[in-house]
Amino acid sequence: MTSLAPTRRGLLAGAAVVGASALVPVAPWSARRASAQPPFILKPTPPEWFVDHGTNAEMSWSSVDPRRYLTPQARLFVRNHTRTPTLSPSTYALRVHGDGLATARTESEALSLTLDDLRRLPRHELTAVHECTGNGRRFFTEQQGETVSGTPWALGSVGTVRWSGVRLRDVLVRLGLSPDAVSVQATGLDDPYVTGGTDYGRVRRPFPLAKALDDALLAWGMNGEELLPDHGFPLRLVLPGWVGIASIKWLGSLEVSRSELTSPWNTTWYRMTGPQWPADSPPLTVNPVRSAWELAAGATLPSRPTTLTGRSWSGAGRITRVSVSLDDGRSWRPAVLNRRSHQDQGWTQWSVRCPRLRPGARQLLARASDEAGRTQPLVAAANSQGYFFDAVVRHPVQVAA
Ligand SMILES: Nc1nc2c(c(=O)[nH]1)N[C@H]1C(S)=C(S)[C@@H](COP(=O)(O)O)O[C@H]1N2
Ligand SMILES: [Mo]
Repeated sequence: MTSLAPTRRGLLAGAAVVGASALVPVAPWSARRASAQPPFILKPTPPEWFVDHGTNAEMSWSSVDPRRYLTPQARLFVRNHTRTPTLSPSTYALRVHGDGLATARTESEALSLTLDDLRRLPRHELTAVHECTGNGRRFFTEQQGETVSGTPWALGSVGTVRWSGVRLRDVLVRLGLSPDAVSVQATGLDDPYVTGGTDYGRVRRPFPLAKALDDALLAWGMNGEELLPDHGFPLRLVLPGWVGIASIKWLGSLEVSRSELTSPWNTTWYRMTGPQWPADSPPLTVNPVRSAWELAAGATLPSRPTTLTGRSWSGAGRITRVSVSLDDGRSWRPAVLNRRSHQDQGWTQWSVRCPRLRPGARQLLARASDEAGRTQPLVAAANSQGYFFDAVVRHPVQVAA
């Protein structure tokens, strides 16, 4: 489409080639002693709202306000492979290169798009669940007695937020694609990830061009605010419904390719591995179905009748049904879905009227189904890295005397 070709000034003025210097993160720490390490996470993560997991912070479900549909950015979980970088929006540029562009460009010939370039495109907003692949990981151990590696999240590495930015499709179409393009690799500007003595390079993950042309976003805003540094300021990728790792923060470059791209984030991690899985199990993409109660683990409930609330979500579509058990799984009843609150690809809030309960310890269970026909199982598929814990979680509570 010639009318969309990169002939105008600004975005997609094809001649712009970024120099590496424009991409060097600003180091606000330089004034500090050289030995002082900056924090992993910059926003406040008070213990009333968050569980500390080192470079990661988990949202506490007990802090979720049942009246509020969207997760405030200040309350959203943070998952960092290293630490949050501080980038300057004025020098920021997104580099786009690869042989999948209509005019192939090597990395050093990358097109350079500034935030102003991107803001000239049609603005797009989308509400979607945002969730880490390992959400619920600790229940592999707690409920299934399995040993897994990775951050032992309970169910709080999830939120529902309203993203704002531009469609990746609009960017790529204007840049011009090769008819043979198949794959896009997104790379972050955070520090290279070093673990077990190996430097794996910058956090990056490829995804099919089809997803890029479907609903992928380049987002600069969340819930009407500018992104916080911890969540990818000034620009991140968002692949709605997909595993969190697909939504690369601090997006530095996109490589568009005619061949399938790979990275350790789709070959070593974020795949199912372990004795039960083939060596060529595919990279994980669409998130499963999960549910959580808006309660602390071990919360005390009154014995008088009360209303309990929670939320269910799926990467594959709307929640169609939620069943709950208030008696350790012996009997089940439907929860009341609050369908009016539902937005786009966000979660579904639900409630259940809880009758007078006998004092003592018990477990609450919630089990959801989605419009793709998936229902939460009672046992999640074992895998050594603890991904996709989608089984019904047994939530312990204490009913007061
Ligand atoms: N550049 C970069 N992007 C990243 C990550 C990261 O460490 N570096 N973590 C990924 C993972 S595993 C998840 S779950 C989400 C977390 O996004 P959030 O911290 O904004 O909640 O970001 C993804 N994008
Ligand atoms: Mo993640």
